[in-house]
Amino acid sequence: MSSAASPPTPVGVVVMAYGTPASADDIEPYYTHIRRGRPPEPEQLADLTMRYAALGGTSSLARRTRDQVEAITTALEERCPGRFRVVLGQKHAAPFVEDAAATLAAEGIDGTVGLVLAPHYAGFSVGIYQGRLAEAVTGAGGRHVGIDTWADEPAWLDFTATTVTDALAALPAGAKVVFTAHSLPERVLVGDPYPAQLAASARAIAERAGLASWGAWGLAWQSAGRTPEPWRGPDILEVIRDLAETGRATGLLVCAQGFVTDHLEVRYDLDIEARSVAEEVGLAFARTRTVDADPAVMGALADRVVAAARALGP
Ligand code: FEC
Repeated sequence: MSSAASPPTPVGVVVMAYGTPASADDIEPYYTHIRRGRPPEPEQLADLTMRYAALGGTSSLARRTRDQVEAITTALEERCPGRFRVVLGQKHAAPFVEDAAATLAAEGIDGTVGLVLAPHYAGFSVGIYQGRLAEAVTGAGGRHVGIDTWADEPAWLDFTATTVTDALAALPAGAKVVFTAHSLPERVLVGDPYPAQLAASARAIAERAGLASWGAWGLAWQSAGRTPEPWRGPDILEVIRDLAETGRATGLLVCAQGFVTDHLEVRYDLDIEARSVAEEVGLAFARTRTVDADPAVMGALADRVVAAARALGP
């Protein structure tokens, strides 16, 4: 008589990303979701629609996120065949974080690791993703462990340093590297580790790229919301004008270290808006390529998932 043991239940992995409208018709509900249920004013909607139109109608974020999820799934399967069940959960577009948790619960999966496709922790960003996932998973009787940050990940720091070195080679001598990340309202940054994590990873990337410690690189913020309250600065557009006015650089290389792929905030705010300000003030401009589904970085994230899953037990 043979009694085949049933395979162990896999560990769930929810890979979380921002989400993007699938079509022009989805822009309004997407924007309303970002605004926590308050529909945008007509001018705000027109402005966002114009920015997506400038990219050809939609952002490539959805496709690029899918590629990243696939690469992480493949890397996990190579490391631990059959152990993980990976699903995508998004902040502002379907499939939402809660949909991902429901999928795993319906499959009888009890332990879930949450990984956000953003390196640095801010309570208002990664904290919200992980909080929503934890609530959905524990609400269905499961257990959740979240990876809060991976901004000290050597594979990512190395990848980004290489992109800096490669892109600098095409700029004139005397160009400055400016590391950017999404701005947040000052109100939510009180006591938050986000600015310090960004400063630390910028320094680590600059060191790896062999940039002189003073004068060769700096920090700026981008994509601040269109709200009356103060957002963290200086904004990249101000920094570009200041570099030109003070003659402190011949050009600039923007390294958008807070983002892992080319999306609206990179392709519009940097490639269109920041580039046009640099051209207007006579500075050379380039930006580094983003990590996308780079196998070494996605593999390192898979290693972090494997390590985090240990907290869920055997
Ligand atoms: O390509 C795309 O279609 C989507 C690109 C996209 C990414 C992204 C990442 C971050 N955001 C963060 C914070 C805020 C805060 C607000 C806010 C608003 C918007 C709007 C759009 C948008 N964000 Fe976003 N963000 C992207 C797109 N974001 C569109 C609404 C119109 C506008 O302001 O441009 C203000 C609303 C609020 O109070 O919530 C704050 C942060 C990130 C980086 C971390 C992450 O990727 O999750 C932080 C991509």
